[in-house]
Amino acid sequence: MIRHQRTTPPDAAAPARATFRSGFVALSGRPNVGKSTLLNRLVGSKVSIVSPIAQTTRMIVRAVARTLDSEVIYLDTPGVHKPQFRMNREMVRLARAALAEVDLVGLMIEGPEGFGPGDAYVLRLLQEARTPAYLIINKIDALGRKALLPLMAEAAKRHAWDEIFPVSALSGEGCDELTAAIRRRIPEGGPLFPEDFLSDLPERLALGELIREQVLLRTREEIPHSTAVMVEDLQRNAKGEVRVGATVFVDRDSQKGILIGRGGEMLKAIGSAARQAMASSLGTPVHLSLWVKVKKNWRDDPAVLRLLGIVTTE
Ligand SMILES: Nc1nc2c(ncn2[C@@H]2O[C@H](COP(=O)(O)OP(=O)(O)OP(=O)(O)O)[C@@H](O)[C@H]2O)c(=O)[nH]1
Ligand SMILES: [Mg+2]
Repeated sequence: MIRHQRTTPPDAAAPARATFRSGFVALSGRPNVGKSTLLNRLVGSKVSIVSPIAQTTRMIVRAVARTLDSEVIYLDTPGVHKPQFRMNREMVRLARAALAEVDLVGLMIEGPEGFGPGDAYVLRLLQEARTPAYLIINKIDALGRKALLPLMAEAAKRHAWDEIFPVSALSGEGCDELTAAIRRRIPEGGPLFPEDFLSDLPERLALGELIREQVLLRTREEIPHSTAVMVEDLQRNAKGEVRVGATVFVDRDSQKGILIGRGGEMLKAIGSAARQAMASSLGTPVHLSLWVKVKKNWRDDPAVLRLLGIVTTE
């Protein structure tokens, strides 16, 4: 579990507050539209990994954004796609279930791509779930101004959105307006989590994700999708330094060779970048040992998927 570092003292001297509101908001949509990027921005901390590879996020991650009078629990969800393996079926199942579990859905599309056939399917799922929804048109930094109005008009025809927000999760443009509207829309109610609680992602999974992020950023074709990371060893010494031992699983022998690279260069680069990311996330020096193992068909193996935190049922 990841916790917020407390930066401000509890403000006993604050003026009388408006009604406190708290609620759950799912960030949903096709792969790669920027759900995880937006989640990290809205909670002000890097909780979910981000990459240009579709299907980066494999499980639901809940993370909290607080103000004096609100607590919003955002759910990052896997992108909805046509599932090929057991892992992907589970990812889509989780994404679908999240639509019905929350007070509000933030359905995301990416502005430059507009609506595609995949969005029509997500919209059907949303309509089945009957949850109120904001449409979030992301990546407006990469969208010509002239293209926005026709896209908003098209969006209004497709669904009875509560509101539509053009944003850039990357630059932050439009995000304040979005969060203010989200806080207005969630129900009245007290805080649900302790003040220093940031995310429900267990520490081992979070560290494994930082390793997987480096694999995604450095490999191509089928390798990103064929890779899983398991943190098998996690220890702290008396000085607070952390020792991490992890295995990167791939599907085939040829992929193992590519991940290790000539003279071990690729694995060294992945390990070094991941170690730095872990050190900055934990705020302490990290020693990382990485192994690569072939585990054929792991994406269809329920035992592996359970260990990875992807399969949560059965
Ligand atoms: N230009 C631009 N790129 C963005 C923006 N938001 C996200 N991206 C990029 O889009 C890519 C995908 O971002 P993610 O946040 O991983 O997307 P996702 O929807 O979580 O993807 P999945 O987890 O695969 O479903 C990354 O390369 C991001 O840097 C944005 O506002 N503008
Ligand atoms: Mg994601």
